[in-house]
Amino acid sequence: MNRRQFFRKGGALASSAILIAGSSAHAQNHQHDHAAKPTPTDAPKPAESASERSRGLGLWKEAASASPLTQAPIKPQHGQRYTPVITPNGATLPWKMVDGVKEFRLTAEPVVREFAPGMLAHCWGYNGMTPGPTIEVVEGDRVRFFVTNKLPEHTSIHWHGQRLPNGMDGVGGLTQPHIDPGKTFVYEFTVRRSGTFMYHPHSDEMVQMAMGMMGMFVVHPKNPREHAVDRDFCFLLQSWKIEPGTYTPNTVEMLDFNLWSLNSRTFPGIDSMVVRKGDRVRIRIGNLTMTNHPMHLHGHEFKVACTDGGWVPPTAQWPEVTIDMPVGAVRAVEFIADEEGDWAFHCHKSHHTMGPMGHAIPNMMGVDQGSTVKTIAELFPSYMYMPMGSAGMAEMQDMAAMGMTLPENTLPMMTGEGQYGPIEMGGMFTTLKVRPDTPPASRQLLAADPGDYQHPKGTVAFEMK
Ligand SMILES: [Cu+2]
Repeated sequence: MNRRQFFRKGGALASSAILIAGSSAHAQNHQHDHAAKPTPTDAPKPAESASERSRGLGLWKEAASASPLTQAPIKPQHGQRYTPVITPNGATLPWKMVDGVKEFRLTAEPVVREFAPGMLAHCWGYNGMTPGPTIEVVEGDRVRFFVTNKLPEHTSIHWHGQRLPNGMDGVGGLTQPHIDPGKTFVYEFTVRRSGTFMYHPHSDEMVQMAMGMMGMFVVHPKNPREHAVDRDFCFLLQSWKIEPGTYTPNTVEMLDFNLWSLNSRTFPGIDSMVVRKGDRVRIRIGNLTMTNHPMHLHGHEFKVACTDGGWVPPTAQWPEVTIDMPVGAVRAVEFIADEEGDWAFHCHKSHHTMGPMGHAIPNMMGVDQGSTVKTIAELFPSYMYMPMGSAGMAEMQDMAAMGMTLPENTLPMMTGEGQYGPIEMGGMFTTLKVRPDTPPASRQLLAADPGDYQHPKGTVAFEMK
Protein backbone atom coordinates (compact mmCIF):
# COMPACT_ATOMS: atom_id res chain seq x y z
CA MET A 1 0.00 0.00 0.00
CA ASN A 2 1.48 3.37 -0.88
CA ARG A 3 1.11 6.38 1.32
CA ARG A 4 -1.77 7.89 -0.61
CA GLN A 5 -3.73 4.65 -0.51
CA PHE A 6 -2.92 4.45 3.15
CA PHE A 7 -4.32 7.88 3.81
CA ARG A 8 -7.47 7.15 1.85
CA LYS A 9 -8.02 4.15 4.04
CA GLY A 10 -6.73 6.08 6.99
CA GLY A 11 -9.36 8.76 6.52
CA ALA A 12 -12.06 6.16 6.82
CA LEU A 13 -10.44 4.51 9.79
CA ALA A 14 -9.43 7.66 11.51
CA SER A 15 -11.32 6.90 14.68
CA SER A 16 -8.18 5.16 15.85
CA ALA A 17 -6.03 8.24 16.25
CA ILE A 18 -3.02 6.48 17.64
CA LEU A 19 -3.00 3.87 14.93
CA ILE A 20 -2.95 6.48 12.17
CA ALA A 21 -0.40 8.70 13.82
CA GLY A 22 1.88 5.73 14.33
CA SER A 23 1.53 4.42 10.83
CA SER A 24 2.00 7.75 9.10
CA ALA A 25 5.14 8.26 11.09
CA HIS A 26 6.26 4.85 9.94
CA ALA A 27 6.57 6.11 6.40
CA GLN A 28 9.41 8.39 7.36
CA ASN A 29 10.86 6.97 10.50
CA HIS A 30 11.32 3.29 11.15
CA GLN A 31 13.18 3.91 14.34
CA HIS A 32 10.19 4.30 16.62
CA ASP A 33 6.99 2.37 16.97
CA HIS A 34 4.53 5.11 17.71
CA ALA A 35 1.68 2.74 18.22
CA ALA A 36 3.42 1.29 21.26
CA LYS A 37 3.46 2.88 24.66
CA PRO A 38 6.79 4.50 25.42
CA THR A 39 9.19 2.06 27.06
CA PRO A 40 12.69 2.66 28.43
CA THR A 41 14.15 1.58 25.09
CA ASP A 42 12.38 4.54 23.51
CA ALA A 43 14.29 6.95 25.69
CA PRO A 44 16.10 9.59 23.65
CA LYS A 45 19.60 8.55 22.67
CA PRO A 46 22.59 10.87 22.71
CA ALA A 47 23.54 12.42 19.40
CA GLU A 48 25.00 9.86 17.02
CA SER A 49 28.62 9.85 16.00
CA ALA A 50 29.55 10.37 12.37
CA SER A 51 30.18 6.65 11.85
CA GLU A 52 26.82 5.69 13.34
CA ARG A 53 25.31 8.26 11.08
CA SER A 54 26.77 6.75 7.93
CA ARG A 55 25.92 3.19 9.04
CA GLY A 56 22.35 4.26 9.56
CA LEU A 57 22.00 5.82 6.15
CA GLY A 58 20.81 2.65 4.45
CA LEU A 59 17.88 2.53 6.79
CA TRP A 60 17.15 6.21 6.39
CA LYS A 61 17.22 5.99 2.64
CA GLU A 62 14.75 3.16 2.79
CA ALA A 63 12.61 5.12 5.22
CA ALA A 64 12.64 8.22 3.09
CA SER A 65 11.90 6.41 -0.14
CA ALA A 66 8.33 6.25 1.10
CA SER A 67 8.30 9.99 0.54
CA PRO A 68 4.83 11.33 1.21
CA LEU A 69 2.64 12.41 -1.65
CA THR A 70 -0.05 14.94 -1.19
CA GLN A 71 -2.73 13.15 0.65
CA ALA A 72 -6.18 12.98 -0.78
CA PRO A 73 -8.43 15.34 1.13
CA ILE A 74 -10.03 13.39 3.91
CA LYS A 75 -13.56 14.02 5.00
CA PRO A 76 -14.03 15.51 8.42
CA GLN A 77 -14.08 12.52 10.73
CA HIS A 78 -17.53 13.36 11.98
CA GLY A 79 -19.44 16.29 13.33
CA GLN A 80 -19.21 19.63 11.53
CA ARG A 81 -18.71 19.62 7.80
CA TYR A 82 -15.86 21.53 6.21
CA THR A 83 -13.52 21.26 3.24
CA PRO A 84 -10.42 19.64 4.71
CA VAL A 85 -7.13 21.41 4.32
CA ILE A 86 -4.48 19.77 2.15
CA THR A 87 -0.92 19.89 3.45
CA PRO A 88 1.24 19.14 0.39
CA ASN A 89 3.88 16.51 1.30
CA GLY A 90 2.36 16.41 4.74
CA ALA A 91 -0.52 15.04 6.74
CA THR A 92 -3.42 15.98 8.96
CA LEU A 93 -3.37 15.01 12.63
CA PRO A 94 -6.15 12.54 13.51
CA TRP A 95 -8.17 12.94 16.68
CA LYS A 96 -10.43 10.99 18.93
CA MET A 97 -13.56 12.41 20.55
CA VAL A 98 -13.50 11.73 24.28
CA ASP A 99 -16.41 13.08 26.30
CA GLY A 100 -16.90 16.00 23.96
CA VAL A 101 -13.20 16.87 23.75
CA LYS A 102 -11.11 16.34 20.61
CA GLU A 103 -7.97 14.53 21.75
CA PHE A 104 -4.74 14.72 19.77
CA ARG A 105 -1.33 13.12 20.30
CA LEU A 106 1.87 14.85 19.30
CA THR A 107 5.26 13.25 19.82
CA ALA A 108 8.27 15.55 19.50
CA GLU A 109 11.10 13.42 18.13
CA PRO A 110 14.02 13.16 15.71
CA VAL A 111 12.93 12.43 12.14
CA VAL A 112 14.65 11.91 8.82
CA ARG A 113 13.25 14.08 6.06
CA GLU A 114 13.82 13.76 2.35
CA PHE A 115 13.86 17.33 1.02
CA ALA A 116 13.89 16.22 -2.60
CA PRO A 117 15.11 13.02 -4.26
CA GLY A 118 18.83 12.80 -3.50
CA MET A 119 18.85 14.66 -0.23
CA LEU A 120 17.99 13.59 3.31
CA ALA A 121 18.48 15.41 6.56
CA HIS A 122 18.34 14.67 10.26
CA CYS A 123 15.59 16.88 11.55
CA TRP A 124 13.34 17.13 14.54
CA GLY A 125 9.60 17.13 14.15
CA TYR A 126 6.34 15.66 15.37
CA ASN A 127 4.87 12.18 14.82
CA GLY A 128 7.67 11.20 12.45
CA MET A 129 7.46 14.22 10.19
CA THR A 130 8.51 17.80 9.65
CA PRO A 131 6.51 19.92 9.54
CA GLY A 132 4.36 18.21 12.13
CA PRO A 133 0.91 17.09 10.99
CA THR A 134 -1.60 19.89 10.43
CA ILE A 135 -4.08 20.32 13.25
CA GLU A 136 -7.57 20.90 11.91
CA VAL A 137 -10.54 21.75 14.13
CA VAL A 138 -13.74 23.78 14.17
CA GLU A 139 -14.27 27.07 15.96
CA GLY A 140 -15.66 26.40 19.42
CA ASP A 141 -14.08 22.92 19.73
CA ARG A 142 -12.66 21.87 23.07
CA VAL A 143 -9.22 20.38 22.29
CA ARG A 144 -6.76 18.36 24.36
CA PHE A 145 -3.19 17.68 23.24
CA PHE A 146 -0.98 14.98 24.76
CA VAL A 147 2.55 16.12 23.95
CA THR A 148 5.27 13.52 24.50
CA ASN A 149 8.90 14.53 24.32
CA LYS A 150 11.25 12.03 22.67
CA LEU A 151 13.90 14.63 21.92
CA PRO A 152 17.28 14.63 23.66
CA GLU A 153 16.41 17.96 25.31
CA HIS A 154 13.37 19.61 26.83
CA THR A 155 10.67 21.22 24.72
CA SER A 156 7.20 22.83 24.85
CA ILE A 157 4.51 23.76 22.33
CA HIS A 158 3.27 27.27 21.78
CA TRP A 159 -0.07 27.59 19.96
CA HIS A 160 0.74 30.62 17.82
CA GLY A 161 -2.18 33.03 17.45
CA GLN A 162 -4.64 31.20 19.70
CA ARG A 163 -6.78 32.79 22.39
CA LEU A 164 -6.30 30.51 25.39
CA PRO A 165 -5.64 30.52 29.14
CA ASN A 166 -2.17 31.92 29.77
CA GLY A 167 -0.94 28.65 31.31
CA MET A 168 -1.69 26.82 28.03
CA ASP A 169 0.38 29.21 25.90
CA GLY A 170 3.42 26.93 25.96
CA VAL A 171 6.23 29.36 26.75
CA GLY A 172 8.72 27.20 28.66
CA GLY A 173 9.71 28.80 31.96
CA LEU A 174 7.19 31.65 31.61
CA THR A 175 3.84 29.88 31.52
CA GLN A 176 4.77 26.24 32.25
CA PRO A 177 7.71 24.05 33.17
CA HIS A 178 9.63 22.77 30.13
CA ILE A 179 8.69 19.22 29.06
CA ASP A 180 11.69 17.09 29.93
CA PRO A 181 12.75 14.18 27.69
CA GLY A 182 10.50 11.19 28.25
CA LYS A 183 7.67 13.24 29.76
CA THR A 184 4.17 13.88 28.46
CA PHE A 185 2.33 17.15 29.07
CA VAL A 186 -1.34 17.88 28.50
CA TYR A 187 -2.63 21.09 26.94
CA GLU A 188 -6.36 21.79 26.92
CA PHE A 189 -8.33 24.79 25.75
CA THR A 190 -11.36 25.89 23.74
CA VAL A 191 -10.59 27.11 20.23
CA ARG A 192 -12.27 30.49 20.16
CA ARG A 193 -11.36 31.92 16.74
CA SER A 194 -11.49 30.46 13.25
CA GLY A 195 -8.59 31.11 10.91
CA THR A 196 -5.02 29.98 10.32
CA PHE A 197 -2.49 29.50 13.10
CA MET A 198 0.70 27.60 13.80
CA TYR A 199 2.36 25.56 16.51
CA HIS A 200 6.04 25.41 17.41
CA PRO A 201 8.29 24.96 20.47
CA HIS A 202 8.97 27.78 22.89
CA SER A 203 11.94 25.99 24.45
CA ASP A 204 15.40 26.36 22.90
CA GLU A 205 13.40 27.90 20.12
CA MET A 206 16.15 28.81 17.69
CA VAL A 207 17.57 25.28 17.65
CA GLN A 208 14.26 23.45 17.63
CA MET A 209 12.73 25.50 14.82
CA ALA A 210 15.98 25.30 12.83
CA MET A 211 15.61 21.51 13.13
CA GLY A 212 12.10 21.61 11.65
CA MET A 213 9.73 21.68 14.63
CA MET A 214 6.58 23.46 13.53
CA GLY A 215 3.12 22.78 12.19
CA MET A 216 -0.03 24.49 10.95
CA PHE A 217 -3.17 24.85 13.05
CA VAL A 218 -6.30 25.44 10.96
CA VAL A 219 -9.62 26.36 12.56
CA HIS A 220 -12.72 26.19 10.37
CA PRO A 221 -15.61 28.56 11.04
CA LYS A 222 -18.54 27.11 12.96
CA ASN A 223 -20.81 28.04 10.06
CA PRO A 224 -19.48 25.94 7.12
CA ARG A 225 -20.83 28.49 4.63
CA GLU A 226 -18.51 31.18 6.00
CA HIS A 227 -15.21 31.46 4.12
CA ALA A 228 -16.01 28.29 2.16
CA VAL A 229 -13.58 27.26 -0.60
CA ASP A 230 -13.28 24.25 -2.91
CA ARG A 231 -9.57 23.63 -2.41
CA ASP A 232 -7.68 24.68 0.69
CA PHE A 233 -3.87 24.26 0.80
CA CYS A 234 -1.38 25.08 3.52
CA PHE A 235 2.38 25.58 3.44
CA LEU A 236 4.95 26.36 6.09
CA LEU A 237 8.01 28.27 4.88
CA GLN A 238 11.31 27.13 6.36
CA SER A 239 14.97 28.02 6.13
CA TRP A 240 17.87 25.66 6.78
CA LYS A 241 21.64 25.69 6.84
CA ILE A 242 22.81 22.28 5.68
CA GLU A 243 26.31 22.46 4.24
CA PRO A 244 26.90 20.55 0.99
CA GLY A 245 27.97 17.00 1.83
CA THR A 246 26.40 17.01 5.30
CA TYR A 247 23.16 15.69 6.74
CA THR A 248 22.35 17.82 9.75
CA PRO A 249 21.09 21.42 9.94
CA ASN A 250 23.45 23.91 11.53
CA THR A 251 21.21 25.20 14.27
CA VAL A 252 23.30 28.18 15.30
CA GLU A 253 23.06 29.82 11.88
CA MET A 254 21.32 33.15 12.20
CA LEU A 255 21.40 34.75 8.75
CA ASP A 256 23.23 32.72 6.14
CA PHE A 257 20.77 29.94 5.32
CA ASN A 258 21.27 27.91 2.15
CA LEU A 259 18.12 25.81 1.81
CA TRP A 260 14.57 27.13 1.51
CA SER A 261 11.60 24.83 1.77
CA LEU A 262 7.83 24.55 1.62
CA ASN A 263 6.64 21.95 4.14
CA SER A 264 10.24 20.75 4.55
CA ARG A 265 10.53 19.91 0.84
CA THR A 266 12.37 21.71 -1.94
CA PHE A 267 11.73 21.86 -5.68
CA PRO A 268 11.38 19.48 -7.48
CA GLY A 269 10.24 17.56 -4.41
CA ILE A 270 7.20 19.71 -3.64
CA ASP A 271 3.81 18.40 -4.67
CA SER A 272 1.77 20.55 -7.03
CA MET A 273 -1.53 22.10 -6.02
CA VAL A 274 -4.08 20.46 -8.30
CA VAL A 275 -7.40 22.22 -8.76
CA ARG A 276 -10.39 22.21 -11.08
CA LYS A 277 -10.95 25.17 -13.37
CA GLY A 278 -13.36 27.48 -11.59
CA ASP A 279 -12.51 26.24 -8.10
CA ARG A 280 -12.34 28.78 -5.34
CA VAL A 281 -8.87 28.17 -3.91
CA ARG A 282 -7.24 29.21 -0.66
CA ILE A 283 -3.52 29.00 0.04
CA ARG A 284 -2.57 29.42 3.70
CA ILE A 285 1.08 30.24 4.30
CA GLY A 286 2.97 30.42 7.59
CA ASN A 287 6.48 31.84 7.86
CA LEU A 288 8.74 30.49 10.60
CA THR A 289 12.01 31.38 8.88
CA MET A 290 14.20 34.30 9.89
CA THR A 291 13.42 36.44 6.85
CA ASN A 292 10.49 37.57 4.73
CA HIS A 293 9.34 35.75 1.60
CA PRO A 294 7.40 37.44 -1.21
CA MET A 295 5.29 34.48 -2.38
CA HIS A 296 4.21 34.95 -5.97
CA LEU A 297 1.48 33.20 -7.96
CA HIS A 298 1.46 33.19 -11.76
CA GLY A 299 -1.59 33.57 -13.96
CA HIS A 300 -4.08 34.71 -11.31
CA GLU A 301 -4.57 37.58 -8.93
CA PHE A 302 -5.64 36.79 -5.40
CA LYS A 303 -7.00 38.60 -2.40
CA VAL A 304 -5.45 38.59 1.04
CA ALA A 305 -8.28 37.04 3.02
CA CYS A 306 -6.87 36.01 6.38
CA THR A 307 -3.94 36.57 8.71
CA ASP A 308 -3.17 34.93 12.04
CA GLY A 309 -5.00 37.94 13.45
CA GLY A 310 -8.22 36.83 11.81
CA TRP A 311 -10.27 37.08 8.64
CA VAL A 312 -9.98 40.24 6.57
CA PRO A 313 -13.48 41.64 5.91
CA PRO A 314 -14.33 41.43 2.19
CA THR A 315 -14.39 45.22 1.90
CA ALA A 316 -10.83 45.41 3.23
CA GLN A 317 -9.29 42.58 1.17
CA TRP A 318 -6.87 43.85 -1.42
CA PRO A 319 -5.68 42.33 -4.69
CA GLU A 320 -2.12 41.12 -5.18
CA VAL A 321 -0.14 38.61 -7.19
CA THR A 322 2.64 38.55 -4.58
CA ILE A 323 2.13 38.39 -0.85
CA ASP A 324 5.12 39.36 1.26
CA MET A 325 5.26 36.96 4.18
CA PRO A 326 6.53 38.63 7.34
CA VAL A 327 8.53 36.59 9.86
CA GLY A 328 6.40 34.75 12.42
CA ALA A 329 3.17 35.42 10.55
CA VAL A 330 0.40 33.74 8.58
CA ARG A 331 -1.35 34.97 5.45
CA ALA A 332 -4.11 33.21 3.52
CA VAL A 333 -4.90 34.23 -0.02
CA GLU A 334 -7.97 33.34 -2.08
CA PHE A 335 -8.74 33.34 -5.78
CA ILE A 336 -10.82 31.69 -8.48
CA ALA A 337 -8.62 29.32 -10.49
CA ASP A 338 -10.08 30.23 -13.87
CA GLU A 339 -7.00 29.93 -16.08
CA GLU A 340 -5.99 26.44 -17.15
CA GLY A 341 -2.32 25.53 -17.09
CA ASP A 342 0.71 24.81 -14.95
CA TRP A 343 1.27 28.02 -13.02
CA ALA A 344 4.38 28.64 -10.95
CA PHE A 345 3.99 29.46 -7.26
CA HIS A 346 7.25 30.50 -5.62
CA CYS A 347 9.18 32.88 -3.42
CA HIS A 348 10.24 35.89 -5.45
CA LYS A 349 13.63 36.20 -3.75
CA SER A 350 15.46 34.47 -6.54
CA HIS A 351 18.11 32.90 -4.29
CA HIS A 352 15.25 31.22 -2.41
CA THR A 353 14.35 29.26 -5.53
CA MET A 354 17.82 27.75 -5.74
CA GLY A 355 19.57 24.84 -4.11
CA PRO A 356 22.51 25.28 -1.73
CA MET A 357 25.00 27.88 -2.90
CA GLY A 358 27.82 29.64 -1.19
CA HIS A 359 27.48 33.37 -0.80
CA ALA A 360 31.21 33.74 -1.43
CA ILE A 361 30.80 33.29 -5.18
CA PRO A 362 32.95 35.80 -7.05
CA ASN A 363 31.20 37.55 -9.92
CA MET A 364 32.46 35.75 -13.01
CA MET A 365 30.09 37.26 -15.55
CA GLY A 366 32.11 37.71 -18.75
CA VAL A 367 35.28 35.98 -17.45
CA ASP A 368 36.71 33.20 -19.64
CA GLN A 369 37.66 30.41 -17.26
CA GLY A 370 38.54 27.91 -19.96
CA SER A 371 39.26 24.38 -18.82
CA THR A 372 40.80 25.32 -15.49
CA VAL A 373 37.53 24.76 -13.64
CA LYS A 374 37.58 20.99 -13.99
CA THR A 375 41.25 20.70 -13.03
CA ILE A 376 40.87 22.78 -9.92
CA ALA A 377 37.62 21.08 -8.97
CA GLU A 378 39.42 17.72 -8.97
CA LEU A 379 41.79 19.09 -6.33
CA PHE A 380 39.20 21.08 -4.38
CA PRO A 381 35.69 19.64 -4.74
CA SER A 382 34.13 22.68 -3.14
CA TYR A 383 35.66 24.90 -5.82
CA MET A 384 32.86 24.14 -8.23
CA TYR A 385 30.70 26.57 -6.34
CA MET A 386 33.01 29.41 -7.09
CA PRO A 387 34.09 29.80 -10.69
CA MET A 388 30.74 29.33 -12.41
CA GLY A 389 28.88 31.95 -14.24
CA SER A 390 31.00 33.38 -17.08
CA ALA A 391 27.90 33.56 -19.22
CA GLY A 392 25.26 33.45 -16.52
CA MET A 393 24.37 30.56 -14.24
CA ALA A 394 22.12 28.49 -16.49
CA GLU A 395 25.07 26.15 -17.06
CA MET A 396 24.70 25.06 -13.43
CA GLN A 397 21.74 22.98 -14.54
CA ASP A 398 24.02 20.48 -16.23
CA MET A 399 27.05 20.15 -14.06
CA ALA A 400 27.40 16.45 -14.83
CA ALA A 401 28.00 17.23 -18.49
CA MET A 402 30.78 19.55 -17.42
CA GLY A 403 32.49 16.66 -15.66
CA MET A 404 31.52 17.76 -12.17
CA THR A 405 29.84 15.86 -9.44
CA LEU A 406 28.05 17.26 -6.44
CA PRO A 407 29.10 16.35 -2.92
CA GLU A 408 26.93 13.53 -1.54
CA ASN A 409 23.50 14.44 -0.18
CA THR A 410 23.57 17.79 -1.97
CA LEU A 411 20.94 19.18 -4.29
CA PRO A 412 21.97 21.11 -7.38
CA MET A 413 21.69 24.89 -7.31
CA MET A 414 19.30 24.77 -10.25
CA THR A 415 17.29 21.75 -11.21
CA GLY A 416 13.99 20.34 -12.42
CA GLU A 417 12.96 19.19 -15.88
CA GLY A 418 9.83 20.44 -17.60
CA GLN A 419 8.23 19.35 -20.86
CA TYR A 420 10.18 22.06 -22.71
CA GLY A 421 13.55 21.75 -20.96
CA PRO A 422 15.31 22.51 -17.69
CA ILE A 423 13.27 24.57 -15.23
CA GLU A 424 16.39 25.85 -13.40
CA MET A 425 14.78 26.27 -10.02
CA GLY A 426 15.10 24.88 -6.52
CA GLY A 427 13.97 25.68 -2.99
CA MET A 428 10.59 27.39 -2.58
CA PHE A 429 8.99 26.59 -5.92
CA THR A 430 5.99 24.50 -6.90
CA THR A 431 3.08 24.70 -9.32
CA LEU A 432 -0.64 25.28 -9.33
CA LYS A 433 -2.15 22.90 -11.87
CA VAL A 434 -5.53 24.08 -13.13
CA ARG A 435 -7.42 21.49 -15.15
CA PRO A 436 -10.91 21.43 -16.65
CA ASP A 437 -13.51 19.82 -14.44
CA THR A 438 -14.35 16.89 -16.65
CA PRO A 439 -16.53 14.24 -15.03
CA PRO A 440 -15.88 11.80 -13.56
CA ALA A 441 -12.92 13.74 -12.18
CA SER A 442 -13.61 14.10 -8.51
CA ARG A 443 -11.88 15.82 -5.69
CA GLN A 444 -10.15 12.56 -4.88
CA LEU A 445 -8.85 12.07 -8.41
CA LEU A 446 -7.55 15.60 -8.52
CA ALA A 447 -5.29 14.80 -5.61
CA ALA A 448 -3.18 12.88 -8.11
CA ASP A 449 -0.74 14.85 -10.24
CA PRO A 450 -2.25 15.15 -13.73
CA GLY A 451 1.14 15.53 -15.45
CA ASP A 452 2.19 18.34 -17.76
CA TYR A 453 -0.40 20.74 -19.13
CA GLN A 454 -1.23 20.06 -22.76
CA HIS A 455 -1.18 23.54 -24.23
CA PRO A 456 -3.78 24.15 -26.94
CA LYS A 457 -2.23 24.54 -30.37
CA GLY A 458 -0.91 28.01 -31.02
CA THR A 459 -0.79 29.10 -27.36
CA VAL A 460 2.90 28.49 -26.60
CA ALA A 461 5.64 31.07 -27.19
CA PHE A 462 7.63 30.02 -30.22
CA GLU A 463 10.84 30.74 -32.05
CA MET A 464 10.55 33.22 -34.87
CA LYS A 465 11.99 31.71 -38.05
CU1 LIG B 1 11.97 33.43 0.13
